[in-house]
Amino acid sequence: MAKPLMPRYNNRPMKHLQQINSPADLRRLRPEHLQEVAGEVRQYILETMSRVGGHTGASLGAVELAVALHYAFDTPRDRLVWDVGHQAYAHKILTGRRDLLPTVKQYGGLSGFLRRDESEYDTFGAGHASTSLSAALGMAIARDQAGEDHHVVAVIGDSSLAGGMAMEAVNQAGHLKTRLIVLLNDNEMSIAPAVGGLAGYLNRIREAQGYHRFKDEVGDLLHDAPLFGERLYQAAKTVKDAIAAAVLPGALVNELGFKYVGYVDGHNTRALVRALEEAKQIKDGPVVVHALTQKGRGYPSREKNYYAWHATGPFDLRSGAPVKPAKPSPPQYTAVFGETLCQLMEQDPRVVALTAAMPDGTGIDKVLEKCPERAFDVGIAEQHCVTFAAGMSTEGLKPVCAIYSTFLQRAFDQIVHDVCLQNLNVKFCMDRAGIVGGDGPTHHGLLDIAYLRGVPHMTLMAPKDEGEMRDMLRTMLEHDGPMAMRYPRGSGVGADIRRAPASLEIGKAEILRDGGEVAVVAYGSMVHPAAAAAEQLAKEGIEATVVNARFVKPLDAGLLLALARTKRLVVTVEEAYLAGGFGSAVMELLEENGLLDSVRLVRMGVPDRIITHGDPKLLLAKYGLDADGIYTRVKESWEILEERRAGARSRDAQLKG
Ligand SMILES: Cc1ncc(C[n+]2csc(CCOP(=O)(O)OP(=O)(O)O)c2C)c(N)n1
Repeated sequence: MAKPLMPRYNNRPMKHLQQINSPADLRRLRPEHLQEVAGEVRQYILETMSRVGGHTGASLGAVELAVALHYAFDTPRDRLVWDVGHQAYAHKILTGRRDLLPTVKQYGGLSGFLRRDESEYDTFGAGHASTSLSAALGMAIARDQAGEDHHVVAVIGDSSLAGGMAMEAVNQAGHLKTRLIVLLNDNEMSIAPAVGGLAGYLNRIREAQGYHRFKDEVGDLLHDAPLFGERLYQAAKTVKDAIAAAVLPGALVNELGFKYVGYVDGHNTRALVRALEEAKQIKDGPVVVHALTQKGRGYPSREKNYYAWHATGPFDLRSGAPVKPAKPSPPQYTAVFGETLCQLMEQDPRVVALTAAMPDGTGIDKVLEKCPERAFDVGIAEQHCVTFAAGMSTEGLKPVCAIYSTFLQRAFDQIVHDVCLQNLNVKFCMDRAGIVGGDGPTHHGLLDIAYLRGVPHMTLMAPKDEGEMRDMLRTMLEHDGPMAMRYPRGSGVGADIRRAPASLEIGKAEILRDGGEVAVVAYGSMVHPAAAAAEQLAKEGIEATVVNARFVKPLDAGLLLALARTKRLVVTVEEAYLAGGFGSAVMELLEENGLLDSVRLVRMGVPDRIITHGDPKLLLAKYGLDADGIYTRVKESWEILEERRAGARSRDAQLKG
C-alpha cells in the first residue's frame, strides 16, 4: 500500500503542524514531540514572514511559550491573556488560524494582534502594552465569583511588566490573593533594549548562576534519574525554593505577594510545561513563571540584532537581509524629525528629547546617539513621560515628547492636569497620526485632534509635508507653552528638507491656490491630496481655493470667516475622526459667527467607526481621503449647489412670469 503523502510547507515536511487544527490536537501529542512542533511552528513563521513581514522577532521568541501554554492548559476553558499580542503568531497558528497567517495585517486578513472577534482563544484584545495583568486579574475575580475553577494566565514581556498599569495590577494581585498565573517572557528587550530598574532586577535574577545551573541541569538530571527521579526532583524543589528565596531580590516574590517558579529556559518545551504544571498547583495567590527567551530566536542572520528583528518587512530567508523596495521613496517623517531635532538641539541647550520605549519609531534614537545626556527613553511609560517632562519644564528645560498619536492617548490626564493647567512648556510630537495601516484599530492615530483640541492653553498644528514639519519644530521650540504637532507614518512627499527651518506665525494658515466659489481647507497630510484634487477640478472648470490650515488651535479665524462670507462651498479635509476634529472646529467657528446658513460646509474625515487594518492607501481611498476622493466629493457637493441654484432660478422665473 502506498504511504500517505507527508504534508509539506515550502518543501519541508510539517509532520505535526498539518495535523494541529486546534489546541486539542496539540494536547493529543506526547510531550516529547512538543519540541518538534515548536520547530515546525518557528519554520512556518519564518517562511511566512519572509514573504509578508510582521512582528517576526517578537513572535519567534514566544514559539515554545505558546506550545507549552496550549499543552499545559485546557484552552479556551482556561483563559490565556497575551500582553500587546504582537508576539502571538504561534498562538494563532495553534488555534485554527495556521493557513491564514500569510494574510496577517493585510486588509481582510488576520489581525497583527489578538482580537476577541477573531477567535475564542483571544480572550482579550490588545495592541497597547501592559494591559494583560489587569484584564487577567478581572477574569480571575469573575471566575471566583461564579464559583468556577479554570486557570487564568497572563503572558507579559519584561518591558511591558514595567509599564504603569501592569505595576498597578501586580500591586492589587498580591493583595487580593486570587489564583492567577503570570508567565513572564523575559528577553531583556523592549523594541529597543529594555530600560529601567525592573530590567536591572530581572538581570540580577539571571545572574544568579548557581541557581540557574541547579534548575536547568541538576533539576533535569534528577528528573530523569531511574526509579527515584520524580521523588528526588520533588525533594529538590524544596531546596530550589530555598535557593530562590536566597538569591532572588525579593520585591516581586516576597514583598508583593507573588510566588515564583523559575527561572526556566523559555525555548525548552519540556521545562516550560513542567514549570506551568508547577504553577497550576499554587492555589492561594498569584504566581509568576519566569521564562528566559531570545527575541528573534532562529532568525537567519549571524548578526544578533533583536532590535531590528522585533518587527520586519519581507526578508531573505537564507541571509535574513531585508528585501529592498523596488523604487526608493523620500525620507520618512520619523527620520526627518530626528535629524531636525538634533540640529535644533545644537542651537538651544535647554531642549531635551523624550521617548516612551520607541526610540527608533520616533527618531529619538538619533538624539540618543548624538547627545545621550539630553535624551531619555523612559520605557513603556507614556504617562510618566509627560509628567517627567512637565517637571523638567518647571526648571527651564524645553522637553520634546515624541510619542505616537495612539500611545499619547494613555497620557491624556497628564497633558491636562500636569502640563496644560499649569501652562507648562512641553512639546508633543505625534508620529503615526492618522491611518497607520497593518497595525490597525489599536494603532491608528485618529483621536488626537479631538482629545487635545478642548484642552486650554494647547496649541495644535500639523504640517503639510516633511519640509513644513521642520518649520513647525522650530516654531514649537521658539514659543512658550504646550504645543502639539501631528504627522503621518511613512515617507514624506519629497519636500525640500535642505533649507533652514523657518519660523511660522502661530494661527496663520497658508493659501496655496486662490479663486472660484469653492474653498478646500485641508489639515496636515490632506493638504497635498487637496491641491491635486483642485488641479483636477480646475480642468473641468471648477475653480477652488486651497488652504493649508496648519493650525487647528488657534484657527486662522480671519481667513476662515472671510472664506465663509465669500464662497458658496467650504470643504474641510482631515485624516482623523470627524467627531471633535478639525472640521468640527471650523463648524463651531462659523456657528459662533452666525455664518452656518450662508455657506455650505462639508466635512471630510474618518467616520465614527472602528477602522480595520490594511494598506493605508486602500483605507484612505475607502473613506475618500485621497486626491480622487476629495475631487469626487467636492464635485458632487458643487453639483448639488448648482442644481439647487438652477432650481431656485427657474422657480423665480415662474413666479415672475
Ligand atoms: C502603550 C504602548 N506603548 C508602546 C508600545 C509599542 N510596543 C509594542 S511591543 C513593545 C515592546 C514590548 O516589550 P516586551 O513587553 O518586553 O515584549 P517583547 O516585544 O520583548 O516580547 C513596545 C514598546 C505599545 N504597544 N503600547
